[in-house]
Amino acid sequence: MQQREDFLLKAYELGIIKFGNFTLKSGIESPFYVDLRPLSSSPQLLKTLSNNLLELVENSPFELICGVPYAALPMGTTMSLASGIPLIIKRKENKGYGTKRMVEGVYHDGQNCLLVEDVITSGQSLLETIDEIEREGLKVTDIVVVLDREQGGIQKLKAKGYTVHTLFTINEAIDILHRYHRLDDADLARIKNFLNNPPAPPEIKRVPLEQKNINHPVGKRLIEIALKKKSNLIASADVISSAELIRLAEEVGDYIVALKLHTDIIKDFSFDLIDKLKQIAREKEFLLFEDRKFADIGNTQELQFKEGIYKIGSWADMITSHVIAGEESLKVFENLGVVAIVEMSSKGTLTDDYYITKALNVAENAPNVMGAVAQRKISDDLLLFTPGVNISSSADGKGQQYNTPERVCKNYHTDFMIVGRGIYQSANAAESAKEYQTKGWQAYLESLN
Ligand code: 6AU
Repeated sequence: MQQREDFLLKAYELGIIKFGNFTLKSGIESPFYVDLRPLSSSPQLLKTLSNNLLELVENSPFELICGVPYAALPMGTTMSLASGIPLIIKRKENKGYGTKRMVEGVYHDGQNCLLVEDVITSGQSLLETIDEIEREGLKVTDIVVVLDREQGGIQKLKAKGYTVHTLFTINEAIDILHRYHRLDDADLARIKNFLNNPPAPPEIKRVPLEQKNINHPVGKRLIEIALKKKSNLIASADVISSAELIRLAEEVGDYIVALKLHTDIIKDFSFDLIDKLKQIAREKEFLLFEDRKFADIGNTQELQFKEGIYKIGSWADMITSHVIAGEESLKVFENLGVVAIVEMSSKGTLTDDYYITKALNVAENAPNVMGAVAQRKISDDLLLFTPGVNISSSADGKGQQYNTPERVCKNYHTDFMIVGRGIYQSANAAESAKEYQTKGWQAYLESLN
């Protein structure tokens, strides 16, 4: 017992638990913060910890050890060195690495693998890790955890048949620190109160369109049109002739804020078509949105934007661009409204969480980027455009995945939904556009509450 307490006090000196006011990832305000990574900076403590963890599983049958990355990786390694039981390494990346193995090391089907985790909270991430290990043909029966935050994780794993061995619960750790005067009575009461009555995560409120922090004039104009027409609908006019495009623009123009084009699919493209579209756009009040999805170095993008057959820069109000070439490559679009593609709607897209985070970073820093295409909530400083919206279909057999207007408005806080085939392939495009406009605006209004 004394040994465990000694360990905890020394680990506390290293900074594994901090007291104060911390905003957790979930948005909850917590009076303490736990981070076991500093333990790697003390080889002696890491050894003591590993011995303690091995003692917990003395009677469990396991042939491999796997530390859940990253905090438990050095713990698993130290346990492997101390026990002579081989280590395997689970990759952290779980998307976009289809051909690479998810678990590295020498192992074979049916071997029992002990999982090592630093902190267990809801148990969700451990369950995902177990799933990945089991998919490699390995067996998981036991898990050792340094600290249980007592938020239901243990119960969740037990219910699935796993045995979880914990070194400390958060209540025990707090009691020890209080007993040894690292925590005063008032702080103890505050923390116990937090642990006994865990607050629900704050609901992220949607910012109404008129209050969004959008400085780009095209973004402002789009919001103005949306509020005036009571529409968050962009029609994607993926038709292949000028006649069809003009007819569609006339039919749906009253219900939309922008008409999205792929000019390179139009077989008889001409500037007469553009003049006609501009005229309809003026009359019916919508913007012209060229979905070019630029994805090259700045110089090439500039040529694609200004030159060639389409001379996009001379007529479009807004365009889409990937941000894969970095922030500087976007300058060439000058003051046009740029919508950054940060996440795609299709099944198996390579835009994983890591890419999306970096792409959003680029989008937020580039002054001419006014919004992003994505399937998730993003910063209120950008307008969110979500394609893959269809009321009557869930997929197209070519990778496209569909959501309903309600789902994107309520779950993602989408500002503008993009609808293609749901409108232009319907028997009556005008009626369908009207339906999407009504449903989309209704879902937007409801999502404000
Ligand atoms: O409603 P659909 O599936 O007929 O059409 C969706 C439209 C197409 C796609 O090129 C486009 O939205 N799109 C985009 C955009 C707008 O950039 C990104 C994406 O991830 N998925 C997607 O479908 O014109």
